[in-house]
Amino acid sequence: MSSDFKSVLHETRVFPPSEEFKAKARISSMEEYKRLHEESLNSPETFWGREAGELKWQQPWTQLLDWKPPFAKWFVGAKVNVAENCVDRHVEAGRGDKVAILWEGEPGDTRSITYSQLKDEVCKFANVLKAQGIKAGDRVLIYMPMVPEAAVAMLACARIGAVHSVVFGGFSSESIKDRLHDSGAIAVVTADGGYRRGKVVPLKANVDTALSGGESKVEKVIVLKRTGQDIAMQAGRDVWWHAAEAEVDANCPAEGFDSEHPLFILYTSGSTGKPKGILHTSGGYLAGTYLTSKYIFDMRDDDVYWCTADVGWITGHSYIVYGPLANGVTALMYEGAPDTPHFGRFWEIVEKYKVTILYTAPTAIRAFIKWGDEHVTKYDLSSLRLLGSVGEPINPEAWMWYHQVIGGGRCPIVDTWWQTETGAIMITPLPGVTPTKPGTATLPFFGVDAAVLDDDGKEVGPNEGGKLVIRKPWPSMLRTIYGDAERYEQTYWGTYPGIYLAGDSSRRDEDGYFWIMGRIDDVLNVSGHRLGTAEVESALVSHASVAEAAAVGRPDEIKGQAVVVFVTLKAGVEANDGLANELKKHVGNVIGAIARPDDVRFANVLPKTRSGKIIRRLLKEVAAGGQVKGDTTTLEDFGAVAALMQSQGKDE
Ligand code: 6R9
Repeated sequence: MSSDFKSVLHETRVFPPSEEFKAKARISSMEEYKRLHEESLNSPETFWGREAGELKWQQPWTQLLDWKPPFAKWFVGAKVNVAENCVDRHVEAGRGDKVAILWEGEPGDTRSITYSQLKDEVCKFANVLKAQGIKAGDRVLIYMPMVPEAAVAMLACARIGAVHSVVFGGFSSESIKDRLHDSGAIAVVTADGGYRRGKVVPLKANVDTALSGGESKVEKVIVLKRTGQDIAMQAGRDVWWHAAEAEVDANCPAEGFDSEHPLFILYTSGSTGKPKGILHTSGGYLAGTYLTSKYIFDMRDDDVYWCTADVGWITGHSYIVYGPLANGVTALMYEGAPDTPHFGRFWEIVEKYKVTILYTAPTAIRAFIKWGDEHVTKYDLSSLRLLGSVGEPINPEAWMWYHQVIGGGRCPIVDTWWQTETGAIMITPLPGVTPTKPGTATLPFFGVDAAVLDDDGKEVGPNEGGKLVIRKPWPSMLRTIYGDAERYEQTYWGTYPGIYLAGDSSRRDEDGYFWIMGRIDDVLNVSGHRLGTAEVESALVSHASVAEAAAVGRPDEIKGQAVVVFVTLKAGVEANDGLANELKKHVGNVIGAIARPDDVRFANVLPKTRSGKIIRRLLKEVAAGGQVKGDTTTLEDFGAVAALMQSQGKDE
């Protein structure tokens, strides 16, 4: 990527932290942030010794880092139990009666579990796993609805050193099969069913289908009763959670495991090819999720923290389970969808539980904007004090809406950039410290040496686009792709030796803030100028009629690539030629003629991954008029792709 990769977005709004937030902030100023950031990179022993020293290590480390690129070991020689840090540590500190998990089911049933109760649950289920013959190092696949037992199952694995691999409850039996095969799991933890958008998801039946070929190594299936629907139980293989639990006690010592003992494998689809099993280990992952949660979400004793992700994603692993519980915060978990039974469901929950910290995704924010403010403003959101965003670049206008309508103009927004591979948040503002600007994740967190490089490996100048990299290893980094070290090396470390390639393009502005421009593979190349998808999309979202947009390139004889945009409109807005022309003009005015779309195509919904990321690869094929190929198992809505394919040529 050379210097022809330019930014066309001009965003000048700046939001300094409020005096109120600043007065209570853990870090006192930008100077203090810079000092700590430098310390974390230049004297990591001092920094991590102090910060990770707040956790419970059964045996201290003898060496902080053993780095043989691209293989890292952190907290070498230490022994740690991750579950003990998330649960027992708080009970031992006299906070056993504090609520750990507040839970609301989609049908409206509720539960509240204290840290002492959580400890008992985790210990009992750890004993169930042991009784089923599961030992340290064994892989356990977890396929559960969003119920507290999903977190209990993860922590129980961690307690006995079993390696969990959570598969999102919305995935098919085919996905389960692939992941069972790749991970070699010997047990599955599931439920009879789960609730999603008013329907019952047949989780156990999907597991049965996945196991029906008889090729897996699975010996035991543990089944939680959630919906009470009829399911088949195979004698000798399948056991009920409650029945197995009745036979064990709540006494399960927390054995210390090596800091590099595998904690979990989480599969990430990647844009093409076979899903990658991202492997995370114990000490470094715990330290990373603990510290980021503490500083970025400013977790305090009286907070009610809500991350709206599913535990099946890395965001759920790091910021529903491990990070918040390691901090001893009260974490809310919600089983269902944001639009069931009505469009105000999230805000009803915020009001009911007096949520103080909310962490959600741009895809959700754009949906709320589309549905209309009236579903939000009828609830009392005054308990909120901090907002977070993750998953995609947040369009500046969506940021403004989040700030004003949800945050009442008073809540700092932390736009957090990170990946399944990074384990924890990497680039982010610190609340009460970093002045924010709509659309940028701002600056690197402690221990993160982020940079933007050109193709020759040189750092680019201000506002020039390039490849986002991390130049030093960090504690919560992935250790490998499970069973495929070669792919690990090639994918992440092969472009610039010894440097981690994130796969995103970015620029840094004059303040050093990082602006993610999109995935490298999605870059648009128009008349020799390379443009990030995010900026074109943000220009579209800044139009009053547009809810969401995706920009892709279509081969063009003259320009190399023509810009094609797919647009969804806000409720009540009609798609027509006049609006398409207006949108082309709008983009031209906002960011310049070079980015002016050649085609505007309207859609009811955009094709997305299950975690809400727009799949531009598919839209690119649609734009080029080709067939849809590749792995489509992670699509939210095949209908969306089909509708777009059918609507080819009819939109303008
Ligand atoms: C945590 C998570 C990682 C990819 C990442 C980037 C995009 C995530 C972002 C963001 C811009 C942010 N991404 N957060 N882009 N701003 N704040 O989402 O992990 O599912 O592995 O996706 O998501 O493209 O490379 P994962």
